[in-house]
Parts: sequence; structure tokens; C-alpha cells
Amino acid sequence: MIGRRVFVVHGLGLAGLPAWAHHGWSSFDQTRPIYLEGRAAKVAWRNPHAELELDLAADLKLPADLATRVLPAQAAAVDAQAVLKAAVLPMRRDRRWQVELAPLTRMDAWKVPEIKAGDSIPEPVPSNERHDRQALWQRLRSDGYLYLKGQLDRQVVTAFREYYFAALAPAGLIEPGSDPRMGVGQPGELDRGELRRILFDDIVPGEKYAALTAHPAVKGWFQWFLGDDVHLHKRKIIRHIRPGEAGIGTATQAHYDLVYLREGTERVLSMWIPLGDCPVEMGGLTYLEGSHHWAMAAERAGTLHLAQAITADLPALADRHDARWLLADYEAGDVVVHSAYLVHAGTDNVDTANRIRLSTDIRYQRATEPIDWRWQEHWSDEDGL
Ligand SMILES: O=C(O)CCC(=O)C(=O)O
Repeated sequence: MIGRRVFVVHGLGLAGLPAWAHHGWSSFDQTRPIYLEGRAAKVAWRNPHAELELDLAADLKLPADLATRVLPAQAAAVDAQAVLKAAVLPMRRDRRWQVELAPLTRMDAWKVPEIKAGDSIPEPVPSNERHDRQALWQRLRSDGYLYLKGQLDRQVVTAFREYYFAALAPAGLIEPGSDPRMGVGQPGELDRGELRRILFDDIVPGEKYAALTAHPAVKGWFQWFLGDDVHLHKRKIIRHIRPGEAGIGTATQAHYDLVYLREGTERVLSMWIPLGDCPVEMGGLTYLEGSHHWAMAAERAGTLHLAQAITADLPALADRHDARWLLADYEAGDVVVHSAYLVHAGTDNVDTANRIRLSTDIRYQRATEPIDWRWQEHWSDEDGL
């Protein structure tokens, strides 16, 4: 169910993706090409033209190398390089665009693989809202999450990734002799006893993890956002998922956090931090759009979910609520803050380069509000929560 991010230049091919507005070539103005990038929400891969509905990326920008990209040969006499050079971002800010692509015969000739409708991306907070607390609160209430791109310095995150995998190398987690920053998994059995010892005795209670999770870009951000003294729950979770560790019981199943935190305030906020780049194939965190509304309504009505996951069948849950799963190509430094009511889940790591998905999830709240006492010890796999 992982979708592809597609990009098109309206009017001419890019990476074999020529596209033009609904009116066809006759009304296409080659002097005013626009660049679009996003996720395909709906696709009709059919003759005479493939069509798609594209949800524009919120962080849309022109790629630096756009003008020099190689284009497939054109039948029509078009100065492809000039078109790419002239491409600009659209003036209109419509989120969804209808795009008509070339006939399938031409797409085949250009070896463009079929585009499939995929998951949608969570919308990153636009830069003009990043320092506007009121706008952020409004967004959190309406979407249930704040996707803060580049909140942490990339170096800070990759240094922790390196530390983590170097520390766990003796347990056989990574390919011997490989760069720990890459986190390339070693196929085969691990020394599970050694892994648990290093993880729970050294890393979880260690200084480096404490520094990362209380970093000014994390703790300082919560202080500013919550406008108060803050409390970081001591129970902080680090998860690594090796490629191939697929199937029920591996990726985090769909749940919302409050079911595990009911002894404290419902206003506790989680922060999910990918520890390294986490493109969709590495199994990032996915959010069920709008689910905080029904989860909150259920809690208010007293029809509480038990302290357990809702399901591992993500498509069925989305169907049941007629909602989309949101999933992004997260980059080192990005974080997502989510409400305790928003349903989320992990996806399978199917990375062909064998990179391990590493992330942490931590919880902050106002120090003055009720604190769930059960979360005030370091995380261990035996804490029963
Ligand atoms: O990283 C994951 O797979 C799960 C994270 C999570 O449950 C959370 O951030 O609350």
C-alpha cells in the first residue's frame, strides 16, 4: 500500500512523465511550464490518456537540477531543455490537481512504470506557521498532528543513529565492518541477550538518549508551544525494524496513545522522531487522517478502546472510516508531534538496501497537569505497558 511520489512538468516530460492540462496540446503554452510534485491520489491508467489526480506537496520547490535532467526523446518538435529551464511553481495553491499524461503507448515507449494511487502525505507545517503558536494549535486541533520538517539539526540525529548502531554492533545488528550511520542490517540471527542488555542497560538510560530527547529543539519547542514548564515522560521508546521483519507483531499496529496513558492528562503530546532518513520503503509512521475526531468522540461517549492496538489490518481500518493513511518520506531532522487521540501505525520495512528503520517516540506534557505514574520509569520490554 505504499504509494509513489510523482512529479510532472505540465506540458512536457520529466523523467518520462509528460503532462499537459486538460485541453491537450493545442492550448498548451510551452512558454509557461509549471512544475508539480506530489502524491497520486487517484489514477486512471488507461487509453487514450493516463490521468491522475495529484495532491501537491506542501513543501513544493523546484529541484536544483531540474534544468539539466535528461528527458525522453519527443516525437513533437519541442525544445525540452528550454521548457525545463523555464519551469516555475504554480501560482495557484490548489492542493489537488488533475493531470493528463501522454497516451499509454508513449508512456510504454518511455518505460514509465504504471503509477498507482498511493497513500497521501501528511502535510508539513508551512514555514510561515512555524513560529505562530495560534496557527499551530489550530492545525493540531484540526489535523491531529504537526509535521515539523527539519526541526532538529540533521547532524544531531545522524550522530545518534551512528552511536546506536555502533553500540549494538556486538549484538550482530549491523553488517560487520559497515558504516554504523547507514544502519545496514545483518541478515540472520542476532545475539538477543546482548542486544537487550546494551539497549536497556546502556542506551535507554544513557546520556546520549537523554540529551537527544531534551534537546532545545525538542524540549525548548514544547516549552514554547505549551507555554509552561514541561514534563518529559521517562518511558521513552526506541524502535529499530530490520528489513524483512515483516508481518503481524513486527510493525506497530494501529492505535492511539491515550489508551496506554489514561492515568494522566489527555493533553499529553507525542513526538515521533525518525532517527535517520526514513523513506516510505523503510516503514515510517503512518497516520489515519482525521481519526482523532472519532477516537475522541468514542472516549467522550465512554465507548473506550482497550489498552491495546486496534488492528494490524490498516487498509480495512481506513475503509471502515473512509479515511486515508498519511505517510511521508521522512528525512533526518524531521519530527511529527501528534495528539494522544490520533490513530497511527508503523509500516513494514521493505528497503532493498537493507537499511534498518530507527525511530524514537517520546511524550511531553505540561508539568502542572496529571501525569501517568506508570510512564515514569525507563522503558523496558518487561514493563507491561
Ligand atoms: O514508530 C513506531 O512504529 C510507533 C510509534 C508510536 O507509536 C508513537 O509515536 O506513538
